[in-house]
Formats: sequence, C-alpha cells, structure tokens
Amino acid sequence: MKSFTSFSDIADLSSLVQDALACKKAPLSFSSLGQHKTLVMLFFNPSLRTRLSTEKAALNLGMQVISMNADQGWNLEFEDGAIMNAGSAEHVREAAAVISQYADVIGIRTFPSLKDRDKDYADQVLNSFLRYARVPVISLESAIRHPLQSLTDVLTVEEYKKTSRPKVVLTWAPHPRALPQAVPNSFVEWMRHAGVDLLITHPQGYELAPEFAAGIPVEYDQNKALEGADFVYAKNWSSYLQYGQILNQDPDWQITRQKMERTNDARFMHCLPVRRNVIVEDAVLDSASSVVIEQAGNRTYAAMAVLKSILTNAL
Ligand code: AN0
Ligand code: CP
Repeated sequence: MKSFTSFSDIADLSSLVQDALACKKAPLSFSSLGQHKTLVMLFFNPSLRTRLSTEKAALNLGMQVISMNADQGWNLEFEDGAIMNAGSAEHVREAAAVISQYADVIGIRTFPSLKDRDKDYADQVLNSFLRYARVPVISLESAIRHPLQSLTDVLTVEEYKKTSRPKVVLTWAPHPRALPQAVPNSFVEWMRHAGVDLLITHPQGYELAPEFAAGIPVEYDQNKALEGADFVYAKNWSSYLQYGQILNQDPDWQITRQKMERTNDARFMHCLPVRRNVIVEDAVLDSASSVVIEQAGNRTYAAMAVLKSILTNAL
C-alpha cells in the first residue's frame, strides 16, 4: 500500500482486518517497525478520535509524530496556474513537497464546503497532496470519504457479529447542522465488500451519490428497515441531491430503545461525535447494546494496520 485514501488502495480487506485484530492483541509487538520514521498530520478541520488514535497507532509502531492545525491563518492555494496576488501565501505544490522533506507519511483531514458539489467531489485538498507529496498520504477523512473510520467499522462488525452474514442497517438520523456525506459514502464503499447484508434507510432526498450507493438497497421506512438488524449504524448526512441542504429534521428518525426492539438484539454503532437525544436516545447509547466506545477504541488498530502496511511495502 503506497497511500491510503479509499477502499481501492488496499490489496485485501480480510487480511487487513486480521492484521488490525493482531495489532489489538499485541499492540507493542511491532514497536520498532516505524523507528526513525515520521508521520506528519495536517488538520484542516478538527478531530478528536482520528487525531489521537492515529497518533497512538504511530507511536505504538515506534514512529515520531508531528501534528499541525492547518485551519487558521494558513491559506494554501490549490488552483493550478493561480496568480497569487490575493489571500493565499503558499501553493500546495510547494507545501506538499516541503512537508515531504520532513515526513515519511503525511496524513490529511479536510471537510467539504457543502456548497459546490462538483468541487467537493473532486476532493481537491486530498488529491492535491496525493499529487504533490513525495511520500505516502493517508486520508484522515476527506471531503467525500473516511476510510480509517470504515476499516474500523468493518473490524468492529467482525468482532461483534453473531452470525456469519449479519444484517447491517445504515440509518440516517437528524442533526441540527449540515454534515458531510464522507462517513456514509465510505461506510457503503467498505461494507459492500465485508460479507454482510447491507441496507440503507433515510428520508426521501437523502440518497447518497450513485458512485457509492449503486446497487445497495434503500428502504424509506426506517421501522421496516430495522426489522431483524444485527447492527444499527446511525449517522446524519446532508443531502447530496440538493447539495449540502438540510431537508428534514424529523425527530421520528432518532434511534430509540423502542426502535431497537425491532432488531435482532442489534449492536448500536456510530462513528462519534454524536448528539445525544437527537441522533440517538440516552437509553440506547448508555445500554449494553451500544459499542460506540469500543468502536472508537478500534480506530487505533485500524490505523496501525494501515501504517504497518505502508511502512512495510512503500518506505
Ligand atoms: C463529522 C462528519 O460528519 O463528517 C466528523 C465525523 C467523523 N461530524 C461532525 O462534524 C459532527
Ligand atoms: N469519528 C471521527 O473521525 O471522529 P473525529 O472527528 O473526532 O476524528
């Protein structure tokens, strides 16, 4: 693996998952693999889990880590041929090449604008780093994907499943702010290869981009969708069709204990951060069915498996 930005970068999902599980069993058994290698992480947007778990993963592998908040006062130019006589002081061509002088692996987190669909789906920030960096690049969530989260989600389903082919329901849930489609896009991109029966449920107008959701069944009746589910994965996202808009805030889409009773004693999952009693009731989040904390814990081992594979193949 040279860079890690989407499902298509990996060679084999089940071996990556097995590797992550091996890292979980013995997190320090590869502690010299990354010696004298440096991970530089740039955060164009904030993060709790991704930042700390990826840093922890790198430290477990013996790497050095430098993290930089790139969300304030650092206006990079991304347009080719730009005449830089306005706000931007530096072009990504130099920035990515220069960071590559200090880093063996670069991590990038960036959110979409949610204003211009074509621009967001071109994933310009991440792709510019891929193009101009001289070392492997890891997505720490881009405008349209969150692959470290999705690998974690596959790993977590693998750990908790009680049947060989569980029913996994991705359900939209309400949220007061317009959120990216990155988590659900990526979730579908990875889950379709994970040996599960995947079903998506959301209100009309929240259809995901066809490049991600094509061929995956959608049930517009959430109650029906939840019948017999083994995993309920809740997430809000803004509309793709009416790009970036909030079309619905119907509290009836919240995941409640009553709704969980329709499932096959399902595990509740969410990538976090989660709005309590908006996305999901306290009674579900605080119940034994919820695995959100364990899921977040698994972020470290997913990141370890990815970094290991970059360190062993590409550096
Ligand atoms: C972000 C999102 O929905 O993409 C990050 C989730 C991992 N969520 C929020 O900003 C609440
Ligand atoms: N789930 C997730 O990526 O969380 P952060 O935004 O805190 O990194």
